[in-house]
Amino acid sequence: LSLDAIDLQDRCELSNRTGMDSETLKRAFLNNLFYVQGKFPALATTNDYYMALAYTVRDRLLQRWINTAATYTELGSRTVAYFSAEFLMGPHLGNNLINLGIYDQVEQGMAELGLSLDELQEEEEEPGLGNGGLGRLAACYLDSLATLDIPSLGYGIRYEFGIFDQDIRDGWQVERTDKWLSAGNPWEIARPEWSVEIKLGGHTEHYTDDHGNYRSRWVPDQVVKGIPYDTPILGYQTNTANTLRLWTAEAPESFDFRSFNSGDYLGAVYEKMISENISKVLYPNDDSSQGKQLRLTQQFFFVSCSLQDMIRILHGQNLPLENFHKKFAVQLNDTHPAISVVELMRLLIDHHQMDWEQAWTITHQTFAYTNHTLLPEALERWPIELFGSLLPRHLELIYEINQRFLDEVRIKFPDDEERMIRMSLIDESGERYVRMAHLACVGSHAINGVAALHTELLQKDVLRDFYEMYPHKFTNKTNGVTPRRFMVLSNSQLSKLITSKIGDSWIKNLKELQQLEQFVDDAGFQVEWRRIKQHSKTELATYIQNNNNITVDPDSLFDIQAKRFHEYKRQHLSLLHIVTLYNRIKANPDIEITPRTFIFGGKAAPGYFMAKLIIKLINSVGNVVNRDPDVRGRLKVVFLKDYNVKLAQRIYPAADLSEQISTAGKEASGTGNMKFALNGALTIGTLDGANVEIREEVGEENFFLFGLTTEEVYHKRAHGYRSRDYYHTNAELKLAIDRIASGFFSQGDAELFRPLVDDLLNQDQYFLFADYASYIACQDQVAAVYKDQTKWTRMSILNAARMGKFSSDRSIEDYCRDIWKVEPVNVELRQC
Ligand code: F58
Repeated sequence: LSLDAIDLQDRCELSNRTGMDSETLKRAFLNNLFYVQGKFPALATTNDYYMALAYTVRDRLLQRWINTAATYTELGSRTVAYFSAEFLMGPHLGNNLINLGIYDQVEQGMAELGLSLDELQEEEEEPGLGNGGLGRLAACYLDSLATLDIPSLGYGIRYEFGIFDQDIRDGWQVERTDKWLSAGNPWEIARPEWSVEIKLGGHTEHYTDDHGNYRSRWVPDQVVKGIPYDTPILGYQTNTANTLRLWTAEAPESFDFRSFNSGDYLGAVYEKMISENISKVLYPNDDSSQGKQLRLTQQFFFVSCSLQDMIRILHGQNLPLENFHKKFAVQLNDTHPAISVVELMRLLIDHHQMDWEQAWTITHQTFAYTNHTLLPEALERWPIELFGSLLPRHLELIYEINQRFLDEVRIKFPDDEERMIRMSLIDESGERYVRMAHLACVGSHAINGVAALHTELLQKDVLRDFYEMYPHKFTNKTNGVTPRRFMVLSNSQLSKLITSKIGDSWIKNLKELQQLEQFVDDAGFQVEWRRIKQHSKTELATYIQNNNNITVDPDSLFDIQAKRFHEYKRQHLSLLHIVTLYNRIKANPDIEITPRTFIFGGKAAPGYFMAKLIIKLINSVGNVVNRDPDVRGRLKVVFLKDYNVKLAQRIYPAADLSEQISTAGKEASGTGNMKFALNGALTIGTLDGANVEIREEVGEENFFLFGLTTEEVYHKRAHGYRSRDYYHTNAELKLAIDRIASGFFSQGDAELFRPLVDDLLNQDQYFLFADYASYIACQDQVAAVYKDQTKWTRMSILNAARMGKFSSDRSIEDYCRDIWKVEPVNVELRQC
């Protein structure tokens, strides 16, 4: 088809689909309402308006998207493929408006039509295709990759149901399925023409090929189809729009009913249902591995789809398969996609007849592995039986990879049988398992942790043998967050204040925030800074009033912990602080106390009893404290239900104090800590994860540090930690625990919180009691500083000003330079 017949300019203008001025946008919006939603305004719902606006924005994206794809194809650009089982994108509309640079025009245009852009944004169901930090990191990285003009693809799974919606009933978490697709998704385009087939189960057969080589072939007993759905990922103020490609599982046509001549209609429908289960639901576990067959199937499904898709792209650009690792750099977001090491080997050897050595060179030059956890229960391993029944050919290949790998180990460390046993890809200490982290380490040319301390601990502890074997593979890549979503979009007032002082280039170069330091003692600037924080707190207070029916005072210190619920993150340490303050008031109602609002948000894994009990305890303590007349409103405890990206965007701007209080050595990095500080919150935290680096950047005088160090924790554990000793020697701790144990917060029911209390008294795996005194002393200091608002504001400004390092742009630049070896590609707009 020749498009030249139509003048380029005409095509752009006729369609009204590219113009960015307010009038054109309004016209396009009304057009879409009519032609896409099929409504005229009198009958249109808020969702119709949202959809019409989303399509208006999508048209502007499409122009950039198509030109980006055309440019990469023509240039055959080296491309990053980010493999992740999770992408926690958050709502697209606002972010796309920011990145297109038309937020204000659209807001004004909508207002002229009598519509509120805020309300339309609220209408969007966010794609919650992730659990927490790991999935959100993937989303920040896609934003930065596009903003930095790096050719890239995100590959993952299009779960029909994302992370569950959280309800609170009688103080307990209740899960509801997340039907995010029910109103349609205007941001994606299905590409059925690029579907691929995936094999599962069955057995292998051995044969000798025409050249006399001994070969293996996989005879599966199930085939499913993967259908790609593409979402454009636009960078900030650039033409680059990369692709997030998520796979949906379907039954292949060959399972068509007609081919079932036996007339087994129900059987055929059953097969179809089983196939579609693969992409049905996101596993809602944060930091623990479950070992379920469906989970391994999901992992293999998206990895195989993606690798086949990449081979298709390579062939489409007339590049030979031998160049796979030159065309693509694949990042494995934790071990969830680690099976790709074996799948690429299989595709190269079995499908493309490559010899082992060449296939292995290509494979390990292709992959790099990011580790996100030190928790032993989160390290993935698959029982051999389960693995072999689903992926029989892959198990054979793993044995072969392992044999060759152990030969290398033997050469480097002769006569060290123990080391071989520790490093083997197969755990043979009891029931046999495939160790996915070992596979990822062996099959990758680079291995990284996500914060300096985390990488150090990987090298010293969790992956020590691999560090000794391959020291050159290890690097640190400290996490980062995107300032577009977590400042410009979610805190527009603060962003505009900053821009009025130092210009707007900080948005793409976050280090420039440092220039704010010159205004740190400027009284006028301080007043503005405080006014904006106060404004955000007032807005959150309104949200709390509407959703929780609790009145909170925007002048009180907003002390916030928002993250997944896990014992190592120690939400219950903050609870012990709340109960302690409450006890002080009960002992002396006239005690001088800094008014505080404690705000919690976060989901617990549905099967994680202790985490759910902690949520219940927060709500129970809140019910007592919030109503006790002696408290006189000086303490409030709020649990915000259904913490997600949307809610996070309301929370960060409103925080005075950010709680980052995990047991040292447990939180790989944390990224919420960065978003809070960027928005001017001060941190109370341990020397864990990225806290260490945040404190280094902002200065120790601007950070509230408490608690044991990682080494002290190790030492205590090694020498028999007894939490009960702390209970007996610290009167305030004893009183707090006794109050909870007595049933004071549970209407006299002394059984309800017993599992929690008993665990703390007898185990206390996460050292709450050991850190309690230091935490309380530190919180007392926080309260004292908050009374001096000038000092607090100064610290707040310095925190934000010194957060430049924690932009995901910096992280991505580090990956590009040290691991991916990939360069930016400039995209020009040529076609409409
Ligand atoms: C998180 N991991 C780390 N895992 O806990 C956090 O410290 C870090 O900042 C973040 O990654 C980004 O590097 C995490 O979120 C998961 O959610 C997995 C989901 C799948 C099952 C195992 C846990």
